[in-house]
Amino acid sequence: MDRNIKGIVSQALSGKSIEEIAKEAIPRIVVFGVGGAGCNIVSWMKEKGISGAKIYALNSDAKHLSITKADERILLGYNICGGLGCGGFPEQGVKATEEAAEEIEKAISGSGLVFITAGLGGGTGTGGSPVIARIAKDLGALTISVVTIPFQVERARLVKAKEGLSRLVEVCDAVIVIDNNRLRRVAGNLPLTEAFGVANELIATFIKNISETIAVPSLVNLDFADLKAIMTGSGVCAIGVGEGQGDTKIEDAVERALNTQLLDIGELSKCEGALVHIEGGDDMTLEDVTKAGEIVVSRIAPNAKVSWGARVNSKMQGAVKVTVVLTGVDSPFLVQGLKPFGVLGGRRAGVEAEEVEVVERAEKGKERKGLFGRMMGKG
Ligand SMILES: Nc1nc2c(ncn2[C@@H]2O[C@H](COP(=O)(O)OP(=O)(O)OP(=O)(O)O)[C@@H](O)[C@H]2O)c(=O)[nH]1
Ligand SMILES: [Mg+2]
Repeated sequence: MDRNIKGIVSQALSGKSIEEIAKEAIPRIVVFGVGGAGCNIVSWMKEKGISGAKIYALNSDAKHLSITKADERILLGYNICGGLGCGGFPEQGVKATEEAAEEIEKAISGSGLVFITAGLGGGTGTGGSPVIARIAKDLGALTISVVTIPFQVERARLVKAKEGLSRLVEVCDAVIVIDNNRLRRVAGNLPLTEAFGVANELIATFIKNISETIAVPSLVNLDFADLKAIMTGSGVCAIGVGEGQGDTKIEDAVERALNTQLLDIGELSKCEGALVHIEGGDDMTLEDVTKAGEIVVSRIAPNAKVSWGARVNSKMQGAVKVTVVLTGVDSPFLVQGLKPFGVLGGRRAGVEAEEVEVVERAEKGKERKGLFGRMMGKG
C-alpha cells in the first residue's frame, strides 16, 4: 500500500484526530531536583514558571524541602535520615531515595523525557540521582541529568562527586556536567553563594528552554525525535552559553558559547553531536537561527549530529542568547573500578572519603563502547 494511504488508514483506525495525535507526540516532561542544590535549582525554575513540564523537589532534608518551591515535594528516607539530610554520604542518599522508589515511579510513569538535576559532592543528590535515573530508564524515558562538580576548595566532596558522576553516566542517556571551577568564565570571580546562584540560573534556564521549545509552539520547535537522536547514549556532555548584539550578534553569541563550555572538553572537533538553543527578540529571523546552527556544524566533527530550536523573547530586542550542548565529549572526571557506595557506609562523619583512581581523559573509545553496548544491549 502507498505509504501516505497507509498512514491515513491507520490514523482512521486509531479513531484519533490529527490534533489528538499531535498532542500525544509531545512527551510528558518531568524535572527532578535532588538534594540541596537540586532543590534550589527547581525553586528558581518554579518561580520563573515552566510550561509543559512538572517539577518535583526531592530531599532528605525536611527543613530545606519546606522552603523549596515545586509542583510536588517528596521527602526522601525519613526512616533512615529522620528528615535531617544525608550528612554528605552518598550511600545514605541511595537508600533514602530507594525508600521513595514507588512515588518516583508514579511521578515518571507515562513520561517521555526526564530531567534530573543535582549538585554532585553531597549525600542526597550524589546518591539519589542515579537511583532516579535508573527508574526513569527502566520506564523507557529519555533521561538527561544536569549536574555540577564541586569547587576545588571542596576537596573531599570532589572525590564523591566523581564517583557519583560515573554512576550517573552508566544509567543516563546524557549527563550535562558543569564544572563549578569554570563558572568564572561566565560569572567572573564571585563569592561561593553567588557563583552557585549563577549555576542555578543557568541550569534552570536550560531545562526550561529545552522543555518549552519541545512543548510550546516556538519560532523553531525542537523535535522530540531529534532530541532523542542526539541525546540517547551520548554520555558526558558540556554546556556553554553566549550572548551577542548588533550586526554580528549570531556569530559572537555562538563563538562565546563554544568558547565558554563549562567543562574541559578537549578538542571541539571530536564532539559527536550538538544541541543548539537560540533565544532572541522579535527581530530574530529564521536566517539567524540557521546561521547559528551552521556555525556549530562547521566547528565540530564532520559527521556529528546537530539539532536546534529557537524561541522569541520580546524582551531581547536586538540581542540573542545561544546555548550549545556538546555531546559525547572526553571527560576528565570519570572514575574507574568503582566499589558499591555501601563500602563507605561504616565511615564516621567528617572522615574524608577514600581516594579513588581518576582516569584523566579516559580512553574515549573504550568508555563509549561500554556505554553503547549497554544501551543497545550488545556488549
Ligand atoms: N548549583 C548549586 N550548587 C550547589 C548549591 N549548594 C551546594 N552546591 C554544590 O552541590 C554540592 C552538593 O551539595 P548539596 O546539594 O547541598 O548536597 P545534598 O545533595 O543535599 O547532600 P546532603 O546534604 O549530604 O544530603 C556541593 O558540594 C556544592 O558544590 C546551590 O545552591 N547551587
Ligand atoms: Mg542537603
